[in-house]
Amino acid sequence: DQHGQAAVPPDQHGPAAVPPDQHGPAPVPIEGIDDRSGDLIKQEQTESKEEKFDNKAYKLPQAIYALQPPDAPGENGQGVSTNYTALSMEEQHKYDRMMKQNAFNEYNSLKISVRRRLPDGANPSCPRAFREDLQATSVIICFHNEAWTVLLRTVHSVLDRSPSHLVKEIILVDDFSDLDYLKEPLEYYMSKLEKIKIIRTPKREGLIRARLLGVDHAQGPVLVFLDSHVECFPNWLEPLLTRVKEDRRRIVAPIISMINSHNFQVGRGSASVIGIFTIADLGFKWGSLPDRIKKLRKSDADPYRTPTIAGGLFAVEKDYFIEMGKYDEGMEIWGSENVEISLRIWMCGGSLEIHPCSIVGHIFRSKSPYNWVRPVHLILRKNTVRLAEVWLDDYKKYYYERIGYQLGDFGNVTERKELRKSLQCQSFQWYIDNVYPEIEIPPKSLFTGEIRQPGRKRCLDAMNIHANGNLVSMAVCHGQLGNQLWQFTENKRIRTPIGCLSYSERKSHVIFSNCNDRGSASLTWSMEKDGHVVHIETKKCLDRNMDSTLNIANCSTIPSQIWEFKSINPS
Ligand code: LR7
Ligand code: MN
Repeated sequence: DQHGQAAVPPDQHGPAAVPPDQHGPAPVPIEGIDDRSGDLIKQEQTESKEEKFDNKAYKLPQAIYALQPPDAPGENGQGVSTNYTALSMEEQHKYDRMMKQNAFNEYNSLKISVRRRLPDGANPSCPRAFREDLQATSVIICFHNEAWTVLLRTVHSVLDRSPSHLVKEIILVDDFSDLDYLKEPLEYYMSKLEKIKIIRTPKREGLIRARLLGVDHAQGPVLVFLDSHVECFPNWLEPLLTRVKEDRRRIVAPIISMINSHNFQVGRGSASVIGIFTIADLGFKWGSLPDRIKKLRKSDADPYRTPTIAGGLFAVEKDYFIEMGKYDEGMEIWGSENVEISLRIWMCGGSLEIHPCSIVGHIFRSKSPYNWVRPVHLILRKNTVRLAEVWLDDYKKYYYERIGYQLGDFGNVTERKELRKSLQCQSFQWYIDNVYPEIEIPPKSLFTGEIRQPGRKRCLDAMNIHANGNLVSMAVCHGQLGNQLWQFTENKRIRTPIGCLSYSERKSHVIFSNCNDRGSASLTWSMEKDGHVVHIETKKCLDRNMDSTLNIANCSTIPSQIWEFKSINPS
């Protein structure tokens, strides 16, 4: 969608506050709590760090480093809260600034140790002992202006909850952040931990090329990618590595549970979702586990295949990742690389799976906080068109119709097409038949273009229509399509990429609705040769109001009911 945010997964197991003994073995008893010594970072180090960097110059937020008792704020994945009205003006200001900068509540994160523990959240039937010959990993974490405590918690969760011999290194790739504390203070902090490398992009690259820079520096035989705001559960790593060890052509993702972006409560995630995507917008979505996949599972501990991966968190053998063409370096900032690697791996002989015994929490947020350098929609479109051009074959037309064939400048995809040839990949039709038969093919478009009123130079316009239920109105035709691009589909909907025209009796206006209201009669229309647009349920005609909003009325030949359908030619 327009915000460039991944869909939030259904989190069926609820918060992690469930007593651990109901979900498998109790966590390892915590030793040495009273003196709060911590076993990784000694308390003295902690203090010198604060002395050195907790100063105005770096505006470095305070962080709690030590291991905490089980009832400390946020422990065991519990949420924390802040009574905003009780804060001083200055603190309220800080709270607001932190919220705005991250689109999650960094202020609450400050109350939680960066080494908080998470319970063993995996299913009781999951193994807790693993084969000896697993390969070591280079964990690659890219970030752009990540919050201090959140980034630290990500790193500590990897170090604290992975067997040391399986972590060759953690590569932090700074994608041209401009926050001072991510410079010298981060280097100082990380120099006290083992195995951390920090590399920095010379300009803003976006997460796709930033990851590839990380790969260039990686020395371990297996790569594990993580976002910079995650927390790994106990035993998260070994199940992933086990599957990669068994077959190097597998990409394996964990269950991704939700860390609440306001209170930092960590959910357990759901082992009944797969990654999918929709043909019309080529965006990643979560879907429910189809019966054909359920049937193949003998135990809740069995991994299962997924048509796509969310993209942020997965393990892959390094040489395999490189052989298969890494990522498309022409993609910018964010988006589509996850669907691209998913199609590529499946179509070119590999497989993708989700391992229910590996859980990683991720902060899901409702908008993207950072600067995208160029307008977001142009970047998302460029990445998506590159994906469509290389991997979708004839199916790309559905997406192109949706965007009115306005492909924009998507650069050169010759190399990626050659890659597809040299890897001797299957067709997209093969992918549908063999990997994702549940895919929904959108209804055909019977008309794509502007809907105008003759002589009035005014077009049906979807501007300002973001939410379900908003009134639709008309605006001066601008010829740029965009918000004035409409499709009339085989199933009789008049739609834009984000919604459908419908009639609301309650509002007695034509409104914009969710197109998924299957079978809802108020969404269906017909476009007549004489210029009428008939609302099928009521047999009334689309009519322009004096104020440019729209209505339906008994059909007549008055000009406000006569429309012109100006179709675009796909080029
Ligand atoms: O320009 C940028 N440079 C970066 O280094 C933009 C982002 N980043 C970093 C950022 O700091 C973060 O660590 O890239 C990572 C992903 O960006 P987010 O967290 O803002 O986006 P997201 O969580 O919505 O991203 C999901 O989709 C992306 C599509 O490009 C990537 O595949 C992300 O890795 C992916 N995240 C996950 O799969 C985690 C689970 C979320 C879901 C679904
Ligand atoms: Mn993320």
